[in-house]
Amino acid sequence: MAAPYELIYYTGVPGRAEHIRLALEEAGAAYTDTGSLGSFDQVRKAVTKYLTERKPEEEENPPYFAPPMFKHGDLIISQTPNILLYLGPKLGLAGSREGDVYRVNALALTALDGLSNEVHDSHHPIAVDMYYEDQKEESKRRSQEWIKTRLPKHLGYWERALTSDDSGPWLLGSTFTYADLVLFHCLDGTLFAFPKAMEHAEKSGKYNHVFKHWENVKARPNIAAYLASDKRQKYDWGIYRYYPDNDVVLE
Ligand SMILES: N[C@@H](CCC(=O)N[C@@H](CS)C(=O)NCC(=O)O)C(=O)O
Repeated sequence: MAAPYELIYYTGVPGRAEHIRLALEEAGAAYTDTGSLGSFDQVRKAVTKYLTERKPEEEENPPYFAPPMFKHGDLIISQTPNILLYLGPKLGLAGSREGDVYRVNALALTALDGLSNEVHDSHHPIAVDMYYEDQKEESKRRSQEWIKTRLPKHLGYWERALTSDDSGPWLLGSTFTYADLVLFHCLDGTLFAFPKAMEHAEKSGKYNHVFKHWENVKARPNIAAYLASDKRQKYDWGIYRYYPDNDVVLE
């Protein structure tokens, strides 16, 4: 019997594990998810054993710094884009031409850099371990700068990426890959965190392919069913947070 896919992550927010869930859901793959184990305490225990034991479970694997982790047989790996790189070809979501896995990985890394890590830093610009409330002023300033300069740069890049190949609606033309899912979730989270700024960007008409791409991914049958299910967790304290003070419209 094939080894099961096991996702190890916290509960209470979609978080970084969402990129992995979306790939598994799109492919219709069976998997277990510590995030749906039940109580917060049960989930915390299931996750932290991988972070605190010297060499948890499998001798060949080095310790893990932070979730998500992914277990497949004897292999347990961490780092979201690394897990996607592993899973992509197995799920048929990494293209088929020579070099496609690296094209897809580059696109996924770019989306995670700009529309996940940078968005996280907008509410934690001074220190990750400090409360948002203790860096509120800096967060406001950083968000304003981000909306003014970085958001148009990222959206402009994705518009260019989506129009660089005439053959289809996806990032690799007519071939749907996990990079499309990563971009979708990054846009979705950014829409949650900065609704006014994103509405303004959409209305500018400069990024029509980007917003259409978000809609197209959302409408894919397996993704639509997953998003409507109780497996899809709500945004809250994670990377994508809504702070009205940070969400500004700048010309
Ligand atoms: N680059 C890693 C980041 C992992 C990460 O920071 N995970 C968060 C949860 S979303 C975490 O556990 N952070 C704990 C910490 O930084 O102390 C990835 O993409 O998987």
